[in-house]
Amino acid sequence: MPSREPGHEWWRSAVVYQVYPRSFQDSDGDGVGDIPGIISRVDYLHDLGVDVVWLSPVYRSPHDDNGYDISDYEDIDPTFGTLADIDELIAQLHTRGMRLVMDLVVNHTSDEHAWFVDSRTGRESAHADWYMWRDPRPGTVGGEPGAEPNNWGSFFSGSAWQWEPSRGQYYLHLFSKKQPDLNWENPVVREAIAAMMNRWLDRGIDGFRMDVINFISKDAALPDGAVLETGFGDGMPYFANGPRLQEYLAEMKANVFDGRSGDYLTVGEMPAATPELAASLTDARTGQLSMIFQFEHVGLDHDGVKWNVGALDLRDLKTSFGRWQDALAENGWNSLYWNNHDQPRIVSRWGNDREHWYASATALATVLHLHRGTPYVYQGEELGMTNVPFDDIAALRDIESVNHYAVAVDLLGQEPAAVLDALRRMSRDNARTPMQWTAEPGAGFTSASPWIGLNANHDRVNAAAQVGDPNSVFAHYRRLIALRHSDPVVVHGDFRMLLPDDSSVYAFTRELDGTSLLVVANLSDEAVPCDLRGDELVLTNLPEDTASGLLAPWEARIYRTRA
Ligand code: TEU
Repeated sequence: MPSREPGHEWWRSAVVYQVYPRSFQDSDGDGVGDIPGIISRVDYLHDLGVDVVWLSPVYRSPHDDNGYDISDYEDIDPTFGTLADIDELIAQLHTRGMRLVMDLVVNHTSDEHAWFVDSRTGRESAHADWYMWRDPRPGTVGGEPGAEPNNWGSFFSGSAWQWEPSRGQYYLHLFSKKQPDLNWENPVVREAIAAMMNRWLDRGIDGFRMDVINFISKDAALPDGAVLETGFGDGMPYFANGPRLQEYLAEMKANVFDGRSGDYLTVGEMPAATPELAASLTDARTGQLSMIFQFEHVGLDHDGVKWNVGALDLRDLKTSFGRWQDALAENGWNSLYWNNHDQPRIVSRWGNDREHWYASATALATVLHLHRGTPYVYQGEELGMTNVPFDDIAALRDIESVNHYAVAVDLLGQEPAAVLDALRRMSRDNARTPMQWTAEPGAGFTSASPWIGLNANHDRVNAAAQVGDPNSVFAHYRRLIALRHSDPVVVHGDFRMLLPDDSSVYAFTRELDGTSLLVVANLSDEAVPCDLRGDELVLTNLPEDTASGLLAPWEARIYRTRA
């Protein structure tokens, strides 16, 4: 029986691998990935050494937002397979000692979910109060510009409100208009969600990744927000980390997790979460979740909005990570990630995917994986997959990217080339092109035409070329994962940041019971002097040149010293 002692639960020494099902492995030749495809790659994941698969949504969906718009929580979309396929995936993972965490998207449903279909019919319907319905602003005519209940913008461009003539009201959608926000103030909604979660756990899954779960409690007054350069108001202060968030999560824990004998991984995705909130939510004794995804570090190269991309100052990254490590040091727990299906590829973003592709991919991995917390690997990251040189808006599929382009170019008159350039750097589609298994025409992903174009560099960057090669990005991820499993200091050691003012070298120590690990990584394109050393070199990404006293560009070393 794995340990459930607070502070020693199984997920603290685990590494999670995120599968984005559309783009992982197609098994039936329709150009879209599916669950049987994932099953055929379980041995690859086992060989990499990861403990958990987090599966992005595979539920029934009209796919306005690639499955984050769910029309039936209790069934699998035919594009991806069947409930029997999910059972088989669970069995195949469990046989190998691995686990499955499913995505839970309950801030909103699809507008095609039966609950919403009923809710929109009228104010007397059985689900009338299940969504965020509001009257037009006083003194205005519903449906006309300016009549929206408040000025909030949606994450996917335009107003966050949609007029519904059959009710004579607006509904709130923080994301697409096909993603209406659920009304968590209604206890019947919360009960229905808990019941659904219980059925999934009964099915044998091992936890949930909770989509924008810190948006579920909104300020009841829904006040106007400060107007942004989009012309819409910023609702974040009123819907993120809202007044009843912890109450709802505590209720969920009591109604879903507490009565069970198993120990589950729960990770809440929380844009705009603070370290203080995270410390409370993840407290080993009193918290409601295993860990959260915070967004501070992935905002460091944005100037306010994500499309105003700047360079990363490494010192800012150290300040940010250092603060989160410290805030959660006593009783809390971090998640550690560079990538997911919403972020551009890290080797292109903060590494150098040209001259130092291998070294920068492995150096960034080393730094991340040696922090205290649970690391997440997003599909293809372990191969050093890169951003995509999209040369035309027609190549993009993501609703956020496509809508942003239309508004920026058609409405605001921005230069198309400049808008496309920002998309090339920040678009979510950078992460969503198919997994690069082989150098073949379909990259081993599909025998058909893929739903989104392959990155042309699959002829060079692919699993077939790397698995079995000890000098590959894959092999380096494998070694980092193995080190976490074999050395308790990686899991539990105290964290101490070194050289906070150095803009090239990222260095820190981890200490536990007289053992100390020292991590030194040159996250720059120039060789730099560095005299930090330990007794034993445990892991490195480049052949060590001890004589010169230099760290080569993107060289990363881990030393162990025993007291
Ligand atoms: O994302 C939430 C979120 O706030 C952002 O990461 C968002 O994707 C976007 O990048 C804002 O600029 C989650 C999912 O991860 C994302 O894929 C979904 O589109 C979104 O929720 C809605 O379910």
